[in-house]
Amino acid sequence: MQSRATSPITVDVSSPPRPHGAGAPLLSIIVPTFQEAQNLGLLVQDVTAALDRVIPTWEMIIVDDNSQDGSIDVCRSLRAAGSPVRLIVRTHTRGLSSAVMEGFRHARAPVLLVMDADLSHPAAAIPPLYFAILEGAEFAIGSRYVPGGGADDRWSMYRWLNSKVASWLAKPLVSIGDPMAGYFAFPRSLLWRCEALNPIGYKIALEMLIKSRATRICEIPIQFRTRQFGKSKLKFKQKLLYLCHLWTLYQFKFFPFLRLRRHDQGIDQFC
Ligand SMILES: Nc1nc2c(ncn2[C@@H]2O[C@H](COP(=O)(O)OP(=O)(O)OP(=O)(O)O)[C@@H](O)[C@H]2O)c(=O)[nH]1
Ligand SMILES: [Mg+2]
Repeated sequence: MQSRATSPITVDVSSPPRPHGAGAPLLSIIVPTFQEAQNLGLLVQDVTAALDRVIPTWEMIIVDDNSQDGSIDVCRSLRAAGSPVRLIVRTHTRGLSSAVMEGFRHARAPVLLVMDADLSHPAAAIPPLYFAILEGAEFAIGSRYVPGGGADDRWSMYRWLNSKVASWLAKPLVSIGDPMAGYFAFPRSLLWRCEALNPIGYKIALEMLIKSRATRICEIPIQFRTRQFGKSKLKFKQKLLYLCHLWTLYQFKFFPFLRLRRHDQGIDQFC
């Protein structure tokens, strides 16, 4: 999935990304996409309605892995209609987590938020996630497994069980209700505290939580919705990658000496 890194193509950006500071929006929303053209218009509509008069300036950075499904045209129309959307198209690499990290590089705001494109993550939770960060949280998560949260009825028993087992496997790493969450916000400064991010597969939030050693974590309840349009990209391969990812995170947290030895070997190699 994560393959060689090459420069992405930036499409539909009328002005080059400026460093955060003067003229930067308050919030950067990063959305990784692969074949989500059907969802993008609805997503931007939902987000615009949720942020109206609450967060005056924001940008949405869509990082697409060359979907070739009309996403570029949809983004062009959205921009033409005045939506603060920027599209990055990557043509030589694929992967949800690396797409999110590409989005981080382009984000200009002091607060960053990551959400899926498939409307699973209710836009109404953006303000509470954002304000949790302003009030001092280091990491705010849209959570299904805290009081008030949940998933809609269309979640099959199999899907629910998968999510529960995956969460349970991560419990020794982080004491939060929903370690599988893909809907989260954090202050830009957290990125500087993360030790070498190298997420394998889907769980970038889990990677960041552990590698930043964040302790002030806030969980905002969300009602997770099943996608209506387009296909899920969560395949068996992602589940295997998740197990590999977990192993690297357990090493990081509980067996740092293994990491050190590996690092030493790495240095030896180059000497
Ligand atoms: N850029 C990029 N985005 C991806 C990739 N795989 C998935 N995504 C996006 O990541 C988000 C989550 O992917 P989903 O397929 O919805 O996975 P999921 O939410 O775990 O599974 P479902 O609930 O079954 O949809 C969506 O916005 C996808 O379009 C990828 O390889 N590259
Ligand atoms: Mg989804």
